Amino acid sequence: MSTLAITREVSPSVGRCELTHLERQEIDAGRAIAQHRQYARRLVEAGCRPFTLPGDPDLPDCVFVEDIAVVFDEVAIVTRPGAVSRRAEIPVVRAALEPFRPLRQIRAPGRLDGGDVLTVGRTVYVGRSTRTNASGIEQLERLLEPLDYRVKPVEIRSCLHLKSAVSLVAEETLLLQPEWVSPEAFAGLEAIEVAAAEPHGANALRVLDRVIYPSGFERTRERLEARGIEVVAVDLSELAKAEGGVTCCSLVFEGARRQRGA
Ligand code: CIR
Repeated sequence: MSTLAITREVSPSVGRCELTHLERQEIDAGRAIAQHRQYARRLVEAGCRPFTLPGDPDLPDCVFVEDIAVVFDEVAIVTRPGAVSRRAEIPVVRAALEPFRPLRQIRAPGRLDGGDVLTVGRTVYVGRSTRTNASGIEQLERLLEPLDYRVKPVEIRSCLHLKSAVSLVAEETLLLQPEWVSPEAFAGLEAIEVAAAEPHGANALRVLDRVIYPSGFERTRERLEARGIEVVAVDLSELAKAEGGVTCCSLVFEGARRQRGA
């Protein structure tokens, strides 16, 4: 079995992306594309098999595939993103996942963004955000509890998604921004806090033996390295203007194709 990384090319219209907490700044689409290619290379260097989906000029946020599905060993749950403009991103991601997992779908009135879902072992933390509502969380719970996962809703504040505030950097270790999410929500896990001067530094992508991490958060990076975590930096500064980070731009999972009819 190999680890698969699904990514989707940056849309030339990325400058018209959804924004919630940031003021709109001009995004250099050419630079965003080059940075995203570098990110995709980091995934391959980490040992992933790349699976690249085409961008769509009509879907400014299509590069942020994480929000469209949550992949578990047993199933892939296709979301119903909170932003209406992003729902047309679903078909391409759904079709890409179909050979690999049985699919389930979050349905109206549920809303769920994959960026709000953080899985640690059999526990699935879900952020209550402006994108994810109670029905989305209930549906997730109904789909996952029979598979022996525990779904735990988590309050967040002042950020877009749960994973803007907290991400997994080692087996049972989180990287966390305490102003946006309470460490108490994650009893039993270790938490490394971001440096106070780097409030946006909590989004890290753990892939196999390393963590892919945005450049520019040097003090937080030192904290990770001091814990023996191998950190590989990538500059995603253009996509950061679209409120995207390193987890948002891929779906990484063990990628054996399903047997026919399974
Ligand atoms: C949005 O607002 O939906 C996009 N501009 C950014 C999505 C980032 N996704 C993520 O954090 N999982």
